[in-house]
Amino acid sequence: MKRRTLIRPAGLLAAVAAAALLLSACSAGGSTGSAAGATTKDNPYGLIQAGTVRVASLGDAKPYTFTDAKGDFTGFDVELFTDVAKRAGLGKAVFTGQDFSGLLAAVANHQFDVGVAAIGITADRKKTVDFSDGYLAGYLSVLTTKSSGIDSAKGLDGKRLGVVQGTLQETYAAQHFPKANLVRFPDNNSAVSALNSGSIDAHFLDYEAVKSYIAQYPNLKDADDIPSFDAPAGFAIAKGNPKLKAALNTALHAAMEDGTWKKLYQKWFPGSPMPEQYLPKAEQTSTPTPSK
Ligand code: SNW
Repeated sequence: MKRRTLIRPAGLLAAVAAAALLLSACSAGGSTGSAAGATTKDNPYGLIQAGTVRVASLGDAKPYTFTDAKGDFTGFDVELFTDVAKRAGLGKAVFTGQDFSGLLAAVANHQFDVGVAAIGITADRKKTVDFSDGYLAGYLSVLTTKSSGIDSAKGLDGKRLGVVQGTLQETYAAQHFPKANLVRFPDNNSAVSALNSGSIDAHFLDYEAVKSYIAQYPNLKDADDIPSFDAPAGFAIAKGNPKLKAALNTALHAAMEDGTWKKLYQKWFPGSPMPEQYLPKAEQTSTPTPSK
């Protein structure tokens, strides 16, 4: 006898009703039993949705994090975090572009599980979020036009200097370039448009992003690089989730130790000096090698 699956009207109705209930529960801010950020047996890292890690990022911080021609997120930070999330068993990383100024608050409020955008770890930001260990330490750089006459940060006095709101560059410029006129932008692309159209004289952003804009616009140059080694970039997570933090750190250090970090660094930052602290231990010359 041939088996047939019969769907009786009553069964169908019950299934539709159950699906509707589930949907309404989901749309009520994910309050399906466990609050976002709470760890349970099925969701040990307290993700908004187990099996997916929602990442707040930026669409225009090339080569750290940006969207390619197809609209997909890519870059050093994106590829490193995707690798780390996989190793940590967090599931699929789904990236969303945000304005930098709202990024940490969105992570703190559990709108996202993680913030990944070359976010420097500082004591001030630690009041809002927790961070993984650092994974990148570089420079804050001054991007200007070849014709601006600006050859160093000293030349910024009396000039209009762009900064993206909420960045370390904004804080640093306010403290160290008091005679520059700061012009605040929501993102790098709008600041660089303003630079190219002559409405600002320079833009202050991360070193590798400066290199990337110079490759795109040959009329631009890097006038100065200020070390920001005391604020290495880390992955930002909401406070009070030590399991997620530990899982990220274990996976991050594994990605450093097996050479994945180095491979991504060479891919995305070609020609940049190779920092030693994130390389496999055997390749760190500053670590004294035990004598035989
Ligand atoms: O502090 C540096 C770090 O040393 C490395 O060079 C990567 O960038 C930084 O984390 C600084 N980044 C800025 C910040 O954290 C801007 C971030 C952005 O534009 N995406 O505010």
